[in-house]
Amino acid sequence: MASPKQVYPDMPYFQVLTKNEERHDNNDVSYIRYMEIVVFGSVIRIDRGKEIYVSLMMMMMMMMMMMMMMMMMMMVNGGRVFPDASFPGFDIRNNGLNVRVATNFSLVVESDGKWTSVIKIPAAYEGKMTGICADADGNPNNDMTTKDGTDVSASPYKYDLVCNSHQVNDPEDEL
Ligand SMILES: [Ca+2]
Repeated sequence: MASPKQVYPDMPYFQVLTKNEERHDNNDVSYIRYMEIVVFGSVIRIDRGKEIYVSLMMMMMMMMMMMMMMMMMMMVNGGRVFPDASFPGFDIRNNGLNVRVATNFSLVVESDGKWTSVIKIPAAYEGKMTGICADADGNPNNDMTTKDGTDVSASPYKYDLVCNSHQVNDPEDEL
């Protein structure tokens, strides 16, 4: 969906990814199965129903183990709502409607776990972005561009071309 075009100095690198699926034999619409935010060496997955999974760097693993166990216990007890949690560099909040992941450099990703996701990019990243959310340079006229920079705005298949160019292979699909 969105990531900086390259690694810029003094700007944390991140990726916002979505895993799509078809539902109800409807091939025309792809639904989001889950979103993943890759930042600070962690992968934050917002699954359907707003269930959250956080993978962390090995170093932090130990530290988080206790917290994770507590969270798992809460899920086992029937609480699907993930409690608010703070991690090094980012916070996860659930206001009941949306899960909101906010980093300390003002990247915000919100999801209702069903239909709607919002990605807010820090101002410093304007024009430095790539992905199907485009370059965030304030100019919508140059957004119909594939990953390699080809302008496909005149093509009747422009949406497919842009989306397919940003497709990421998921190692989980090969299992
Ligand atoms: Ca643009």
